Amino acid sequence: MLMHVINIGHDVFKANDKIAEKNRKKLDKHLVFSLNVMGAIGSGKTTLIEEAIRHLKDRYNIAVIAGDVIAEMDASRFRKFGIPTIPVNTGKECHLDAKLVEKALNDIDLATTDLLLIENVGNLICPVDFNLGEHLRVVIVSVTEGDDIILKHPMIFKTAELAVINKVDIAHAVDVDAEKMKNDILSLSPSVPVILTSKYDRESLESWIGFIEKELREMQRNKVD
Ligand SMILES: Nc1nc2c(ncn2[C@@H]2O[C@H](COP(=O)(O)OP(=O)(O)OP(=O)(O)O)[C@@H](O)[C@H]2O)c(=O)[nH]1
Ligand SMILES: [Mg+2]
Repeated sequence: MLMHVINIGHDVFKANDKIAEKNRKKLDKHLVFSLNVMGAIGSGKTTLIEEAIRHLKDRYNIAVIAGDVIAEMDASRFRKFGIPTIPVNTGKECHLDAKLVEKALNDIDLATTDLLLIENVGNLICPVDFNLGEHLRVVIVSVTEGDDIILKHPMIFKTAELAVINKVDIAHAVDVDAEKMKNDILSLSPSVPVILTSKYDRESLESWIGFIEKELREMQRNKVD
């Protein structure tokens, strides 16, 4: 019985990976650099994506896929920038999957897009096993989750290619040591870049936005060469 359950899970992931591969090929073909922004509920995913859009939209054509269990609040926060925004409601599911992204990609003009920002559903568990075809897996946590959060949810930090610790402006108020959180991430994944951010601290936002821009340029250069 247990074997049966495990096999079903394996098949689901395999099927998802196949579609993710197709998504990736499609994105590569059009030189669209894509981010899968995962992270805890309320950690600041939408806020940091908004900041990235605000500062990159004059130089790059940006589109967003806004994943949420229900409602379109985040999508309307992105739409105010006048960029293509595709809301995806997952219903009972606690993560986006490659099929949902494949469908959303049909509504985006990839030929005129440089950067695709995908906000996953807020949590640190379900999105881990579902590749979307993205180029960069980002995980965002904030100090308000408490400084045990990293070691309680190791898998997402082991698979992320960028980790962000947000809301460091209120670390003191919630009695959390952001440096401990950073060290915990590095203990799980020693070479992953870790950025500490606050929406009130311009320099920290520039690190976040600069990282995205550097990766985007590198991807486009590699694909053109
Ligand atoms: N103090 C502080 N508050 C922040 C910061 N970043 C985001 N917030 C606030 O945290 C709340 C949640 O931010 P969102 O960006 O909506 O978080 P989210 O991860 O997209 O949330 P969900 O999509 O619901 O999971 C909002 O009230 C933000 O203004 C920060 O750096 N410092
Ligand atoms: Mg959000």
